[in-house]
Amino acid sequence: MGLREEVIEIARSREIDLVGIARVEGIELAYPPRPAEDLLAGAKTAIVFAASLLWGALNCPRGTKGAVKDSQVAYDRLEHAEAAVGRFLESKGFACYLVPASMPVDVIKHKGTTYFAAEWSHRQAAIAAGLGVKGLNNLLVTPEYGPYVRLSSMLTTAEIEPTRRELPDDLCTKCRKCVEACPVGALNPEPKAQPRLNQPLCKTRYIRPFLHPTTWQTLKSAFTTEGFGAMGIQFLLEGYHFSCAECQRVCPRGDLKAQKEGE
Ligand code: B12
Ligand code: SF4
Ligand code: SF4
Repeated sequence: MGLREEVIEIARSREIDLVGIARVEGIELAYPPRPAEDLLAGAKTAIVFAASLLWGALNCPRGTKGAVKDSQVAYDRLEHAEAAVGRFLESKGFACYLVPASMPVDVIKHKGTTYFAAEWSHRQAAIAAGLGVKGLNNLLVTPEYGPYVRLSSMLTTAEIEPTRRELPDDLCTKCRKCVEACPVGALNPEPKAQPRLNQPLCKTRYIRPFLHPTTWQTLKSAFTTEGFGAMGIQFLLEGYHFSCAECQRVCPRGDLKAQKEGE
């Protein structure tokens, strides 16, 4: 069995649904640009993993705890798979660097606005590896699960044959359901807009009830939200927080029937 097949088999045995491989030089960089070489000297290949989410978790009423739990479990699946593949490749003499699936990220100031900025974009790595396309919702849309996936990617000095596949032209049909569903109008309906997402607007729906646009609003929320302290303790202990995902949930490509057709 070749290196590529062994990597795919290890990942699949750890509940990873899709595995893609791309040469690092073909991957569009995040902002501010951080080449793979800055993260791992001699990096040649990015290995990308996708863990599908339960339809029921995304479609349960918002604020229900299972929605958060399924995403946390998806991150665990991704990070365990990366660690296993990393140990395997290092046992063969190739260095590996695991990019966190989610936090921690840098916080940068750009034209007076504060942004979260990861050192590496999993979605751009996934696109380069042929796992899917960037939808109007700014997320990776795959033939198998639509945007109902969490992603991660790792870098390695090993040269592994890239994965390629034909993707249907209409993976994102531009139906605009995601744009219309966004409660704060954070998605630019213009397909070529860059960046597609108004991050400060989207952040107002993230880590609620803890993250508000201003310190004053956060303090006010602390005094007016029933159970704020108890939720804060759960947040610190469990990572529990309510996060919007409407642009992901409403996409018709994530429908169970559409997922079956993508098989
Ligand atoms: C920080 C973060 C957020 C922040 C900021 C999002 C953002 N895109 O800026 C907030 C909290 C708002 C957020 C929201 C969401 N997120 Co988020 N997020 C991340 C994280 C950890 C880093 C993203 C990042 O750094 N963005 C900044 C850069 C890196 O953005 P980029 O879009 O990847 O790269 C482009 C930009 O940099 C852009 N660009 C060009 N010039 C400029 C200039 C400026 C100033 C900026 C800001 C950008 C920019 O060009 C790059 C190439 O296209 C990633 C994991 C990761 N490491 O990739 C998950 C990730 C993108 N999020 C994810 C998800 C699911 C969500 C949410 C649905 C919330 C949720 N329930 O989890 C929403 C969806 C919002 C949306 N429609 O895009 C998934 C996406 C899965 C998928 N199917 O694609 C990821 C990959 C996490 C994961 N491991 O699965 N997220
Ligand atoms: S909801 Fe429609 S426009 Fe948005 S990503 Fe899905 S297919 Fe594309
Ligand atoms: S996660 Fe919610 S607030 Fe952010 S872009 Fe998607 S729909 Fe809008």
